[in-house]
Amino acid sequence: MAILPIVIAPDKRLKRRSKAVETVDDEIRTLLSDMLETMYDDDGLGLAAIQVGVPQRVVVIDVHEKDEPKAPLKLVNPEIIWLSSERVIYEEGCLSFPNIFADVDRAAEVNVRYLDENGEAREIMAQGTLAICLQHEVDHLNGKVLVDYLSLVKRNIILRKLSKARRVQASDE
Ligand code: GNR
Ligand code: NI
Repeated sequence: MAILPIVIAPDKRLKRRSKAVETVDDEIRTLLSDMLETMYDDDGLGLAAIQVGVPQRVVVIDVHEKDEPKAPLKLVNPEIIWLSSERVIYEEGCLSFPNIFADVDRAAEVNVRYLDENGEAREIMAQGTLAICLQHEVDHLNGKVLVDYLSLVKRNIILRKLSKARRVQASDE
């Protein structure tokens, strides 16, 4: 197991469309475990492989409550096969956008088809935070990030702020 470095915006890799996994092998299983460890280490609810620089359609999620046991989900090639017409607005964060929060309007419920870590096809019906996270992670696989839901003006303010934070950090080192 290993904690992997997270790609922080602005970074072109976050705009890439990730490639479908052809076979769920040991390499993918190791990636899934390392991604889970990285996500827990950073207190995230989800993580897409491109956030650790790997452009493959691999996602981990865990939306368990603090006082409840861990509930890790490992998803390969996830596909949203149904979206409810009911919508919800939720204030989202992203590990690739530290200290940035944005209201995003999404479907309240989704049905997602994916392969598990053994390559078996599965489906999950989700609502609440899980439904939101699934949509957020599938967006990452398609090169879409939360600031893409904001106006150009707001998006540029955030991206400039993150570039500046990176420059300040680089000059501190
Ligand atoms: O940790 C995360 N929290 C979160 C909060 C609201 C909606 C989505 C998320 S996912 C995010 C982790 C992340 O960046 N996943 O890609
Ligand atoms: Ni994210």
